[in-house]
Amino acid sequence: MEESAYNKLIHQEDLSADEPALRLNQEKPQVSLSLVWPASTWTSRRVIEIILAALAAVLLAVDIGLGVYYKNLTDESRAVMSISREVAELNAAHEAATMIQEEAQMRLKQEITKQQVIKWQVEYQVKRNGEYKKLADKLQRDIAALKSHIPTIRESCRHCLPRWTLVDSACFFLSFSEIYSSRSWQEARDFCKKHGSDLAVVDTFEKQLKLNQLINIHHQDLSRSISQSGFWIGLRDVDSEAVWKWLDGTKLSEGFWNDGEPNNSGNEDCAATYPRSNPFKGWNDAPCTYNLKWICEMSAS
Ligand code: MMA
Ligand code: CA
Repeated sequence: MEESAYNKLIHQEDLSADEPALRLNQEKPQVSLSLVWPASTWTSRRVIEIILAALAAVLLAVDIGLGVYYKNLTDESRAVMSISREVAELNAAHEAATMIQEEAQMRLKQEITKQQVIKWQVEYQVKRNGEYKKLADKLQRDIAALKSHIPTIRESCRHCLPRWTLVDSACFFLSFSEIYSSRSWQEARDFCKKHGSDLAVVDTFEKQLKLNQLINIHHQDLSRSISQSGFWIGLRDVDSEAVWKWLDGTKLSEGFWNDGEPNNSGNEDCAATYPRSNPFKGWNDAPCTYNLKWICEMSAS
C-alpha cells in the first residue's frame, strides 16, 4: 500500500510538469514541502508518531495497570501474610487448647477412678454398718442381761473388815474381846466413829435376831452380871424423855424391849441390847454413864 501511495506521489509530480498553472494554486503546500522533506516520508512519520504515541499510551496504560496490579498484589500479599499469621496463632492456640483438653480429660479419668473407689468404700462401709448395728444390738442385750446380775453379784461380793460381821448388807463390830474395856455410851460411840462407823441402828428384826444370836454365843460363861452384859446401841431418849430416837434423828417406831422396859430407872436415857433367849425382848434402858460393851455398824464395801 505504501508502495502504491509512493507511485501515486510520483505520478502527481509528473502531472505538475504538464499542467503547472492549473495545479500551482491547488497543490502549492505539497510542492514547497517536497523541496525539504518528501510528502510520503512526512506521512509515514506522522503515522509512526501516531503509532508511537499510541504505543506510549498503551505502555502508560500498561504501566498504570501494572502499578495498580502490583499495589493490589502487595495488599493481597499483606492480607495473605496477616491471615497466615492469624492461622499460625490460631493453630498454636488450638494446640494449647487441645493440650489443656487432654490434661483435663486425664484428670477427669483419674477423678472418675477415685469416685469409683469411694463408691465401693461407701458400699463396703454401709454393709459393715449394718453388721455393726446388729452387733451393737446384741451387745446392748448382753449388757442388759449382765446388768440384771449386778445386784446379786454385788450382794455376794460384800465383805467386811476382819473382826467385823456381815449382817443384812451391813458390817457389825461387837466388843466381845476383853481387850476392849467396857465404857460409857458416848465413849463407845467415839470408838465406833474412830473406826469409820457409829453405834448400831437395830431397826429390823433380822438385825436384832442375828446380833442376839452372836451375843448369846459369846455369853457362855455367864460370870458377868446381867446388868453388865448389855451392848450399847445407837438409840437414846436424851432430848425428850420416852421419845426414843436413832442417831440420825429417826424416831423409834417399834423396838425389842424386855418386859417392863424402858423404865427410866434413876434416869436412863441410853439403850442397850442384852443376851436373851427371846430376841424380841433384848433391850433395856440404862444410865448413859454405865460401862457396857457396844456394837458398831458400818456399810459393807
Ligand atoms: C435392872 C432393871 C433395869 C435397869 C437396870 C439398871 C438389871 O435390870 O431395873 O430396868 O435398867 O437394872 O441396871
Ligand atoms: Ca431400865
